[in-house]
Amino acid sequence: MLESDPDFETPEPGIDITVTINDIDWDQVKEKTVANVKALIDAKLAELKAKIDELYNKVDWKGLEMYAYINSAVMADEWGFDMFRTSDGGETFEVITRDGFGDKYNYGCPAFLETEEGLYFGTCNPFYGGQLYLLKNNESDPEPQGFTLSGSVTSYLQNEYPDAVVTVTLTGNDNNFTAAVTGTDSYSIADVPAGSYELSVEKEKHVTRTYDVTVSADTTQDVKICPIGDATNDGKVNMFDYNAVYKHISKNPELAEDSYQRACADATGDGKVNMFDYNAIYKHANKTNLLF
Ligand SMILES: [Ca+2]
Ligand SMILES: [Ca+2]
Repeated sequence: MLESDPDFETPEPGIDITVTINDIDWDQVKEKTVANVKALIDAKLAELKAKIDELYNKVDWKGLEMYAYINSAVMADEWGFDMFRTSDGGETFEVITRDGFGDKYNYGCPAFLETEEGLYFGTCNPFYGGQLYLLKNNESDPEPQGFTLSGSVTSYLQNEYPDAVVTVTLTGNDNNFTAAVTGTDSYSIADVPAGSYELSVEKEKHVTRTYDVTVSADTTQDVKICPIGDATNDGKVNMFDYNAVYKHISKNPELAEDSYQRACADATGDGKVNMFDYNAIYKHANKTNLLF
């Protein structure tokens, strides 16, 4: 139950304390509200600007510029420590390594030990530990790194044998070097010592082809092989091919001895180009007995 408050005084009658809504000047209210909000925003913006200015003034802009410059120079540099040697007291220098002996994580080389075997180097490597290297006496020239032999690969019958790859084999005539790689559009063989080589190119239902290659620098040798029976070497086996075989048999003109065209014309693979090859290619072209 509410009880009456003895201190509460009832307003005296006759004093009008009500303000009717019609007494408010709404245009003035709107103007004042907008002005107040604008003033508030301006004040906050000024505060924010002062903070930004303070932050801006705290930055070492010259230092930042220097940092960016040094950083890009460091990133552009090859990783791994550099080491040089001089035999004339610092007049001229010879490079021993510019890339931490080929390991980019070798960032320093603080330890040296002179022995009868040669000079040992101990490297700093934060990822998998320091390493030990030996520069042997009187070995001024590093081992040759070798070269890269590469080129484009052209072959055919992609529709008939979509999974077939070309195998490129490089065999050294004088240094027992052998490397085989597979590919469809290109090949690349790295670390090839300088020398003379036979490059052999093989693929299913194609006639193996060999190229003589001499390597004394990075070398490009594009290769192309053709299907069995493709005497014209255009990738297709059709009437032009059995015509070429016919002309060869008629000696008008003959396909050159040891030529790749002649090897492709030998559809029966017996080392000779004769009527049997003509027949085989003719049957393939007429789809009565396919070669592939
Ligand atoms: Ca052809
Ligand atoms: Ca033959």
